[in-house]
Amino acid sequence: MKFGMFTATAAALAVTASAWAGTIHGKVSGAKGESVVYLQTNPAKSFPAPAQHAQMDQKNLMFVPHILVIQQGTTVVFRNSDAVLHNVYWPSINGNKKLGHNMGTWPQGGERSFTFRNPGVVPLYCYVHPDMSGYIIVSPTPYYAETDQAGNYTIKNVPNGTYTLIAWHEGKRPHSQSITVSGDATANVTVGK
Ligand SMILES: [Cu+2]
Repeated sequence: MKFGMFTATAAALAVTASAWAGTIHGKVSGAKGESVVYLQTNPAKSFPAPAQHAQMDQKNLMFVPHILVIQQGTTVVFRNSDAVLHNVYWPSINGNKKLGHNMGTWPQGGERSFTFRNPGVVPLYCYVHPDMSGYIIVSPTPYYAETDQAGNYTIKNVPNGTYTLIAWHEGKRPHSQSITVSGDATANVTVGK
């Protein structure tokens, strides 16, 4: 009898947990390789900034990783692991040139940090090596994902509600659409040329 009641309670809790949030699955088409998918709240709601820092390395004359996705408010530690001077700058954030910034130029082993308080796409460059490029994608919410090479993604534990879903891929026009989450949802999207 007691065992039976316990089972019923556990089942009720499971239903409650799935009723307020869901998982978004989908696929990004129109581009080869990794894309980034993230959600925006409307109106914008602020989320606590993650305490953990992220790292963007400069190694073998490349930004590593090539694409870094962070939540808004995260501090990124830029590191130079090469035996040459590197610079880090971005001309804009999400196309806004007023948010452009030059971190400066420094030698091997050095680190400089920046806290990204504005959401969107941050294209990274190095004045010393014009061929170097990388990206930081700053998601305004904790709800983001990087796709696998085939474009598949999963965003878990998204509270029910209506969001703007943005899909970004290097060199492509980003896709954005409204999505309503009420339990699990599917969103297959295509990024443009
Ligand atoms: Cu460089």
